[in-house]
Amino acid sequence: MMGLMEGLAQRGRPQVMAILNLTPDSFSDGGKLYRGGKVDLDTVLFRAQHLIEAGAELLDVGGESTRPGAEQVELSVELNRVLPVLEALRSRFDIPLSVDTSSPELMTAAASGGAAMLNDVRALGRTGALPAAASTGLPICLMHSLGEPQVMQDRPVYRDVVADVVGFLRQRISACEGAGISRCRLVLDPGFGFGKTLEQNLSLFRALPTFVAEGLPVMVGVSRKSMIGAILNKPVEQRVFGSAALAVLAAQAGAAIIRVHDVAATVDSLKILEAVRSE
Ligand code: 9MG
Repeated sequence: MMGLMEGLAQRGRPQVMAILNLTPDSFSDGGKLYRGGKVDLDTVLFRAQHLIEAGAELLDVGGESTRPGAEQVELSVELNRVLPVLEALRSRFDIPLSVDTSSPELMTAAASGGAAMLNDVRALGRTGALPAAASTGLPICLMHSLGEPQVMQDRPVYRDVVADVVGFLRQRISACEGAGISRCRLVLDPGFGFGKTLEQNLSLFRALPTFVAEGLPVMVGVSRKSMIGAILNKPVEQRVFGSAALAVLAAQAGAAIIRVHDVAATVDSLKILEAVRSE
């Protein structure tokens, strides 16, 4: 079977990664998979089935909210949220599972539990994350963030946002290579909304071809984010069309993975783009 990274390299259109937030407090869907104050496995499986039927090609499972202002979660809480769900999803569905975590302990446990990819919004910056991720052999998404979620939106300042984010990602690629993680396992992500103003997010979005030119697959996560709210002046539940529009633009710019909440809207939008592009 073709591996995840070969699949990304060979396709002309991006993969749709569906978000499965196991947190009580994520910005748009926090607590939706909870019953009686705990993650509810039946609810998670029902939601996963729905996302897969809608056309998701990857599921991203996360147990720590990284919305602006979110507090760091205790490791035991994160492990207890994610690992049982990973096991349940693995035994029920064939879809590749990505685990959204910065915790070295969860990275290794997720790999043993059948994860196909790691997604780290701290780009393996936590102590122990580089060797842990290296030991898993899994593909890894390195995302840029300006500091921790509690403070990242306080007053983000860059010398040149595109050059700074590209420079950061290049440094993280070198750190990965130094830790024995080869480039062919890496995916890059500019980190929309992670310590960026609307103007900075837009500059990064316009520069997506620059990120793609780094020669690694690029992930884009803009779904329902505040940049869409700011442009449209709409609350989070009314950002589906804005999210789909940005997904199409990201695909046109060469993104390899689009991380979304609204799978059906994204898949339809991308199919339209594909039909228009193919002759
Ligand atoms: C976990 N998470 C939330 N937003 C994200 C984004 O834009 N990219 C990636 N890779 N992960 C994200």
